[in-house]
Amino acid sequence: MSAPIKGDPSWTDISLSWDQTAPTMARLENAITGLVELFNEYADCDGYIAKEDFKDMLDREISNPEVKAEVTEETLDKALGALDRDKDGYIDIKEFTLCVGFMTRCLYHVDKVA
Ligand SMILES: [Ca+2]
Repeated sequence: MSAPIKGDPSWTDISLSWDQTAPTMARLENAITGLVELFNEYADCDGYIAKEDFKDMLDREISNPEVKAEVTEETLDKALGALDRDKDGYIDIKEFTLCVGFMTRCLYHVDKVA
C-alpha cells in the first residue's frame, strides 16, 4: 500500500474488495470495478498511464463528439499538467480518480443546466 498523498483523508488508502464475479453487483460496485478495469487496461505493468496511453484512452473510451473535439494536443498537455500532481509525467490511480471525479462533476453540472 502506498503512502497517502499529503492532504488526503486517511480512508483513501483503505483497500476495498468484493466478489467481482457475482451475478449482480450494485451500480456503484459496477462503476468502481469498471474504472479499475479501465485504469488497468491503459496503465503499464508499473501501474501508471503514460501520456500517449492517456490520449489513446480518451480517443477510445469517450464517444461524445463534442468532448472528443476538445481533446487536442494542447488541451491534453494542459490536462496532464493539472492531473500529474507529482509531476512524474505519468497518471497514477489517485490522479486518474481525480480526473474521473472532475469529469463526473462536469457531467453533473451539464445535466443540471440542460
Ligand atoms: Ca503522476
